[in-house]
Amino acid sequence: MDVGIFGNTGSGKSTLFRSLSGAASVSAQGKSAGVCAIKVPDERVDRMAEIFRPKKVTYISMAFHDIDAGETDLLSPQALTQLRDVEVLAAVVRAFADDYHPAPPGGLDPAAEFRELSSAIVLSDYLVAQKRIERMTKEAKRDAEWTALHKAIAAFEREIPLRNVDLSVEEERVLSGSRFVSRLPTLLVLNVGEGVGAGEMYPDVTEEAEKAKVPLVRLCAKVEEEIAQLSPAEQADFLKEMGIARSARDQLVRGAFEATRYISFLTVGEDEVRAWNVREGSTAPTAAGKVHSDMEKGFIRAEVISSDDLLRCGSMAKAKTEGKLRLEGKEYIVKDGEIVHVRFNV
Ligand SMILES: Nc1nc2c(ncn2[C@@H]2O[C@H](COP(=O)(O)OP(=O)(O)OP(=O)(O)O)[C@@H](O)[C@H]2O)c(=O)[nH]1
Ligand SMILES: [Mg+2]
Repeated sequence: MDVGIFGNTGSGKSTLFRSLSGAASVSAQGKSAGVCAIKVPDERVDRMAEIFRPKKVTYISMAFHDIDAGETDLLSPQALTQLRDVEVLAAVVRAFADDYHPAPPGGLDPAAEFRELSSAIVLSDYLVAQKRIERMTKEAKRDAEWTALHKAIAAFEREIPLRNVDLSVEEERVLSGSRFVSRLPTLLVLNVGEGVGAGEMYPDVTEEAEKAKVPLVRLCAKVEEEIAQLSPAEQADFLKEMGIARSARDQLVRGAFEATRYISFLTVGEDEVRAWNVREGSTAPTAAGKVHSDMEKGFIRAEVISSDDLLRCGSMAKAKTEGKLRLEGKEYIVKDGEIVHVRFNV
C-alpha cells in the first residue's frame, strides 16, 4: 500500500517522513522527494510464525512518499506524477509554532488549512475533468466516460471530492484513467507542537474530519523524528514517558487501513507465513486472487479459521479435531485476521 504525505510547505511532511523511515539517509532539507517502505507490524503474523516456524515470514508492506509541495502550486506536474503511485493520501496540516516557525499573521488554523488543501485538490481535478471533456467534445465522443465525467464535475462544483461520490463499478472504471486525486482515500494528519498534552483537543479539526469523512491522526512530527532515532526498547519507554499511546507509524498504518477499508488475512505453512491486504467485503475467491491469480480462477473452496482460534488450539491438527476449521465457498466474505487456505485446481 502506498501512502502519499501531502501538504503545504513547512507543514512537517519531511519531518514526519523521516520519523517513518527512521533513517537519516533522506536529505535533511527534505526537498528531495523520498520513498520509504516499512513492514506493517502484525502480532498475528508473529504468533503464527511461532507455531509454524516457516522458512519465510512476510508482512504487509507500506510505502510512504514524501510529496514535494511546489512553491506556488501544491499540485504541480511533479506532485501529480508522484501522486500517480499513491493509493492513500495523508494530508498534513500544521498546528505547531515555535521561535523558528512563528504562527502566520492570522494565527494557526489547521481546520482551515485542511479545507484549503481539499479545495486545491478538487480544483485540480475539476480542471483535469474539463480538459478531458473538451478533448472528447472535439472527438465527438459521448460514451460512458463522458457521462461519468459530468457527474464528477457536478460534484467538484459543489466542492465534493470524488471519494465521497457514489460511483458504480463501471463509472469508477471509466474515470480511473484520469487519476483524479480527490478519489484517493484520505486521512487528516494534525501535526501538533511538542509538549501539547495528549488530552488537548482541537474540536474544529475533529469536526472538519467528520464532515470530510476522513480518519484523524494527531501526532508531533518533531518528537516522532527524535523517537525514531532510538532503539526499539528505548522507543517504547519514551512513548510511554511522553504519554503517546501510539507511534506515528502505528497511527498512519491504522489510518491508512481505515481510510481504504482494507482488512488483512493470513496464509500459513511451513514455507511461509504471510499477511495480505484485501478490501473489506471481499469474497474468498477475490482474496485468493491476491495470493495467485490461478487460485482465483480455479477456486474450489477455502479452509478458514480465525487466528484467535488457531492460537487457542495451538496447531492446525487440533483445530481440525475441534471443528474450528471451516470449509467455505465462493460467496464467503473474508474477515480481518482470518487464516485462509485455498483449495483450487487449474
Ligand atoms: N516545533 C516543531 N517544529 C516542527 C514540527 N514539525 C516540523 N517542524 C519544523 O518545521 C520545519 C519544516 O518542516 P519540514 O518537515 O521540512 O516541512 P515540509 O512539509 O517537508 O516542507 P517542504 O519540504 O518545504 O514542503 C522544520 O524546521 C521542522 O523541524 C513540530 O511538530 N514541531
Ligand atoms: Mg519537505
